[in-house]
Amino acid sequence: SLAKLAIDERFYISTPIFYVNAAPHIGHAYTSVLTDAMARYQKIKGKKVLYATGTDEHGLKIQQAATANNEDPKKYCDRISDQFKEAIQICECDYDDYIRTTEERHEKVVQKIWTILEEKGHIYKGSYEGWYCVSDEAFLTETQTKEVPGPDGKPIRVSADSGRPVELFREENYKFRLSAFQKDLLKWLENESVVKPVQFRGDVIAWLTKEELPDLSISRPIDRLKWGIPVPSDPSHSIYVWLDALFNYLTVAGYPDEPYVWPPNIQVIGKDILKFHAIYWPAFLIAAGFEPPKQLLVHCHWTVEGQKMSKSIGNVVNVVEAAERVSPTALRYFLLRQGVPGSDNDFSMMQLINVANSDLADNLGNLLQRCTGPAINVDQIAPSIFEADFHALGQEGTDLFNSLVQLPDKVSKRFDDFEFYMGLQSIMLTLKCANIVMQSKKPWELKKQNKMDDVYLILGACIETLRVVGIMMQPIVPSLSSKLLDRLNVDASQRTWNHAVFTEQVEKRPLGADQTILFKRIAEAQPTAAATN
Ligand code: ME8
Repeated sequence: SLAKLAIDERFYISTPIFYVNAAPHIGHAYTSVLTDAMARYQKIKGKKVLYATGTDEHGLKIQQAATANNEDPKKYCDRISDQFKEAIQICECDYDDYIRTTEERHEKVVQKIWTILEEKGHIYKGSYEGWYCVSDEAFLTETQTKEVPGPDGKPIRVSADSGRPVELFREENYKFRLSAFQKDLLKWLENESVVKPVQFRGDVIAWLTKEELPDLSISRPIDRLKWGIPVPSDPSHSIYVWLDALFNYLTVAGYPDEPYVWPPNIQVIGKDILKFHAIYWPAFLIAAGFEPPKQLLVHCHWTVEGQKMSKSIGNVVNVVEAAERVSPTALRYFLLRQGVPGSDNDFSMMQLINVANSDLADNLGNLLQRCTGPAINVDQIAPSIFEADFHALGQEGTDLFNSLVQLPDKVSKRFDDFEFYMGLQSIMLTLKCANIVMQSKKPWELKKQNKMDDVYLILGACIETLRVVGIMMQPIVPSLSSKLLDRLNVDASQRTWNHAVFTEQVEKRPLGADQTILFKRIAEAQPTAAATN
């Protein structure tokens, strides 16, 4: 099993688990697609992968959402959790485990961890007086809040980070000696790759060194929070939802059965939950005697047409609706082609359609059509092709050859670092070179002159390019890549990453039978109201 493999032979990657208080939007899709692309990439590089995702279902926020919906909390969670599952599957995310924090296997782990922390002396009974942000499920100090004008002009207090309203709480709760772990956390952070991109590691170190770490409340009285896991030694308290939620990563690892898959290789998170994952989480783990994760990969947020997504503005992009409108392939492609993990990104339907049409329909799909259409490729073959054939095509052929042989290293380097957008940029440039060969050599004219050897020389160079590119694009657009590789009749065993490299094709091979169009152009978007004003 995975658990027995060394950390460099297996690959355990996770997404955050999603709050079930609203329908999945493109921010959630991005986290998922980014994780799925990395999981697929590692798989075709030969790793044994565990990709875990799921839903975060306890806490005051969910309790309130269920009440507002007039629904029993468990039924409410079942319903929304299914929506997340559906949205993630529509985005072709091929997860291995889908955890819900209301499952028994998880509740057992959380209670066991609580007991360990208690036995090791890291928990004490105290009290909390201060601010709490229900939307973020976060305890905040005075300086982490600020006053802003409310909807009616009267000042309200909000989280300085998220801008969401906070309430004053005074209650008894159990506390975790977070203050005792500052040194351990700084030691963990010495390794530059534990938090990526690098600017986020800087943020964490600044939080840890600027002020003293306060201890953390990790329970709520049951009359305040019913919808939670009970503290095993004191059922009058429920366990703080973030302690509960973070340990989902240990549950999916198979703990407490031995052996379990630990530590995670990479945990993908949004920048808004960095503090929970880079301070609380490793501190809990170290305290309980576990190794902290090898790496946190932090991504920024998506705005929509320049604005923060929000229910009140009404600009939240629903994943299922977007995928149905433009196809899951186009949605995935856009998120990975346009999404830069280290900076905020903007989602626009118009731009998505333009990018997908120009890259997938024109640059890729059209090239395939030109190489395989029966009018030109009368024998329906992938011809044999040698290095010398590229050079025989003149400067354009040599340019294509050089671009193609440099591509694998370029793309691997970028994909290794979650810079899928940069890898895709290189792939698109190589495809452009192939299109230039087509455009300058005009095989359709050579065919009219019956120069079929010359025709197949051109087709051979372009088909070989498409084969390499098709393998590389599997993590990005899995179903489209598989259709492409099927058409090129690339055997399933020849689709691993080490085959994504120019290889002289000594024998010609027949093409696959499916001649349907690879990617249908998406009809232009209707101009939005804003654009017509
Ligand atoms: O935070 N753009 O759940 P969540 C990009 N349950 N990513 C976004 C985004 C946006 N506009 N909005 C949200 C939680 N996300 C907790 C996690 S893990 C133990 C518990 C990302 O449903 C966000 O950054 O609010 C986070 O990574 C993920 O979606 C889940 O957010």
